[in-house]
Amino acid sequence: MLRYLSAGESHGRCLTAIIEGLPAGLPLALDQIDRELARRQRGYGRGPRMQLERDRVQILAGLRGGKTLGSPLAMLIENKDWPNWEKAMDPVSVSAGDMLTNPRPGHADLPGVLKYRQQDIRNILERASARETAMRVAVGAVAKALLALFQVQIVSHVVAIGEITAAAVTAPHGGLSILADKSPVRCLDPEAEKAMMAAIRTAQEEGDSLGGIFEVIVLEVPWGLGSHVHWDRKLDGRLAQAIVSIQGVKGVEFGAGFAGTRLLGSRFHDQIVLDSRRGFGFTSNNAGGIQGGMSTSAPIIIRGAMKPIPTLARPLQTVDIRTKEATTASVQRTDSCAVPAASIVAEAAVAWELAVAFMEKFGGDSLAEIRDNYTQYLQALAEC
Ligand code: EPS
Repeated sequence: MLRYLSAGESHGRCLTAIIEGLPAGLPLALDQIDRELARRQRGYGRGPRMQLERDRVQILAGLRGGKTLGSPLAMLIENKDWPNWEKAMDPVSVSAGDMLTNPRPGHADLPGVLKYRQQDIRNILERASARETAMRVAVGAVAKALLALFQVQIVSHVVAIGEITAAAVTAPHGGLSILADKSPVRCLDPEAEKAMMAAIRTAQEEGDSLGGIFEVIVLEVPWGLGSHVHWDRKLDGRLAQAIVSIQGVKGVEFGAGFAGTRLLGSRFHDQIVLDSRRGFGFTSNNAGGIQGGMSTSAPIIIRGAMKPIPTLARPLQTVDIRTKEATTASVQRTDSCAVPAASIVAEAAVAWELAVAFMEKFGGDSLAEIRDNYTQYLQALAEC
């Protein structure tokens, strides 16, 4: 079983994770992980914090000579901002003067302090912060390295920011992420890109924030990841959880998604064809690559909807949790739009979930054993 745990506060010393269940012999290049971390840090609309951080992964255990040992892989990413927060985040003693008591609407602040019986909102916001997603991206990069050995490729782009929606993608899916990475908002439509940047600029000037929609596409997934036999084994259910667990994400759809509900069944359903070279396939992909909770070998298409960031420079109304008086929300340094970054986090979240499903299907103690299982399965499929 492939699993991981992460720890780390936004302004603490570092983020850290342990991945358990990786096969022995998986080649891992640190610069590959760092490249993913850098992709997450970019994006028009990010705040001053991203100027401070230079996310780099350190491997503390589980890797020798560039290959995994099959033992737990321990990773660390330093918070470069930590020296500025050493006193406020001291594990042993903090002064009462550093307490935050006015929760931001839309953030974890209020439910967190009530649930955990805290008086200081910082005790909640530090872990709720999207800083945590840096480690998710590192973990996702490890998952991507495993999947890439079996040709599985995960790409993403931004579909909408605020009121602006990009034209449908015409570029081949394969090189889509490379193109998107060249855009400051990771959008493939140049007209929409300009309008998105203008909208972010206006929101920023007005102390406001913007949300949007990103799309993740997964190519070359073999038939049969996930399962129809039990609710918690369905691949779409698992991927939906992975996407909605990203800070600020409020919605998820697959393939034709919500728009598909307007079609008749005869138009919606992807008809089955047989190709002498590729075997079974479909005339369309409204299902988004998953049917009955199992991958169909068609591209998996997932969109996530992210709400506007809840930390606003022009703060909203709230109630002080100590005095119970009406006040305004705490003003924190923040991003004004993080949809481009969220698309990278979504790639990582999807990569992780697919790697878990891949290991369930083909898993072994070594990469060689996984390869054997995978090859045998493909051979059996070819004979179907
Ligand atoms: C975040 C607030 C900002 C963001 C942060 C998420 O951080 P800070 O409060 O330090 O200015 O930059 O995102 C990251 C640090 C990151 O690495 O993505 C929040 O409140 O969620």
